[in-house]
Amino acid sequence: MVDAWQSAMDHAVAVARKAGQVVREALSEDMKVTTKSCSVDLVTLTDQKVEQLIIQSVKEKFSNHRFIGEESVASGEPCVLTEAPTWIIDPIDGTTNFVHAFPFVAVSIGFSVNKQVEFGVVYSCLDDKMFTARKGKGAFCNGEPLQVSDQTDIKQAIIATEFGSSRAPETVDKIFCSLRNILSIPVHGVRGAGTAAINMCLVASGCVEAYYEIGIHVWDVAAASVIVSEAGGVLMDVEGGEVDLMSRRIVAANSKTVAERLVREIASFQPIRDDAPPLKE
Ligand code: LIP
Repeated sequence: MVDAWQSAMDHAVAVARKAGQVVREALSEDMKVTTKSCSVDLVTLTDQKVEQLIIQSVKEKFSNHRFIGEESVASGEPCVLTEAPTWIIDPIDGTTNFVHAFPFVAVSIGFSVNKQVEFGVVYSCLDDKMFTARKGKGAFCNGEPLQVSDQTDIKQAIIATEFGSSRAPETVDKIFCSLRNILSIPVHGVRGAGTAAINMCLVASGCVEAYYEIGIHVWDVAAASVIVSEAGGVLMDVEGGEVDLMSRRIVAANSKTVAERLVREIASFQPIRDDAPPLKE
């Protein structure tokens, strides 16, 4: 099976590059922006077009593989992770950035087998950075090895996070409570690129010590999760303990020390899981 997964990974890199080209071209065209779960959860025709491009090209080569894609799930496909080889796709991570031409946008393709992410490809397509990792084989950016920061003192750290796309007052309160706690440690700074996948690649690259967010989806983080681990980082739930990619909560850090210190400051809550059964009308 080793070679089979390698050829899947090579395909993921090739199709991510092609998808990135479509995203770049679309930036200069007229965008049709609509909304999904709420008025700040944006989607464009390019998100849908790129997801179809990726799925079609994978189907031609790997006809028995399964898919979890952001836009397919939005249109009613189930979001269920089985033991089967599964491509977990976010065609544009950072759709809000894309709509505003804020320059951090990624195509994110994770691949899981037996519910474990086997490889991840995150193509930061506006600056042409191809982040890749395969389980047990290291993490790379444009072929150069990645290594997390060795800073374990959180007071010397930069922490990345996002405001997400929920504007429910109780969620916003929790977000600001966490931010206040973390800034008061104090840390060197708090940053956010506007895409979970790129934030996690920044952890893998050693530029920021940790990233956390509640409200992300499996397609935002699956690919980057293996990139962080293979760069020497750790993944954790926001309350400590093992991360569950369907739980919509994640801490990705350079070390257990930073991750454990960070979770003490996060005001946690549980959004509806990605694999929750659909609500009855
Ligand atoms: C977005 C993330 C962003 C996060 C949002 C959303 P999208 O993904 O990457 O960092 O804050 O909640 O999930 O919708 O652009 O693919």
